[in-house]
Amino acid sequence: MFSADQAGNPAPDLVTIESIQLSLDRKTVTLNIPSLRQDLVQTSLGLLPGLPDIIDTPMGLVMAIDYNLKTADGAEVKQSINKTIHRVAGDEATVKSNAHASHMTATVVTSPGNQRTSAKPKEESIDLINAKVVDMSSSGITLSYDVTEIRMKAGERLVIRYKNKSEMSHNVVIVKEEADIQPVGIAALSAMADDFIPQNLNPKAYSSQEQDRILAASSLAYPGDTVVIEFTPDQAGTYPYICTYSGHFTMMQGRIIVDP
Ligand SMILES: [Cu+2]
Repeated sequence: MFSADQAGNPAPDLVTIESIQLSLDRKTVTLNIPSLRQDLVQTSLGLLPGLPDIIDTPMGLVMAIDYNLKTADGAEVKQSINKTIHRVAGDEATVKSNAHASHMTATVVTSPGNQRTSAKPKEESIDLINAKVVDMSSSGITLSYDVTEIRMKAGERLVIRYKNKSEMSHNVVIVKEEADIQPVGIAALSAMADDFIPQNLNPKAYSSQEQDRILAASSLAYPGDTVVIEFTPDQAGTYPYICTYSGHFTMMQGRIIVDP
């Protein structure tokens, strides 16, 4: 996570809400936040040092909103929303691609040449015998896994069964090392048609080097889905796992620590 106002500073920015409107049907609350100005996403990305040149997409602004509302019948509604903003209305990219401003309303599009179907099985049949099986999940609206550290031995076969009990889509992607988290997470933003796993769809955006950074990846788990990921490391080390869905990688992380 990086500050948009102070380039390179890994800290959140506070934003000011100028006004709050309730829609006529009293079902939608609109927050007016002037600091989410046009080109902010691009600007913050462009100023980050050391970004790989494979990136041709805005990284996105990860935003958290805590709210405390009282409904018309007096009930208290206390929640927080974590969201990623990839484009702000009025941005050039928004006009061109007609993309949604936020992943909360985004739809997964499939490019014409893409052979993968959205009906593919979510829970592949993976042999659980002679494997270290770890059950992992996410719940609610927090961007996190309930298991953030997995210890195993080199040569062991790890099977993570990930149950998405949350209200957002997630996945589990194992990368080679810490330095791969950001490039993979950013490249994944342009891989919506491939369930946020960077493929060789666009040679400009995805070099083979980026693919090499990924060791294993699950399918995309929609809310309620269970997906399975298999990983057999032959070398000791620390292998991070991240969610590559729509900018979650900055917060949604864990580590697999492999002993010799
Ligand atoms: Cu996620």
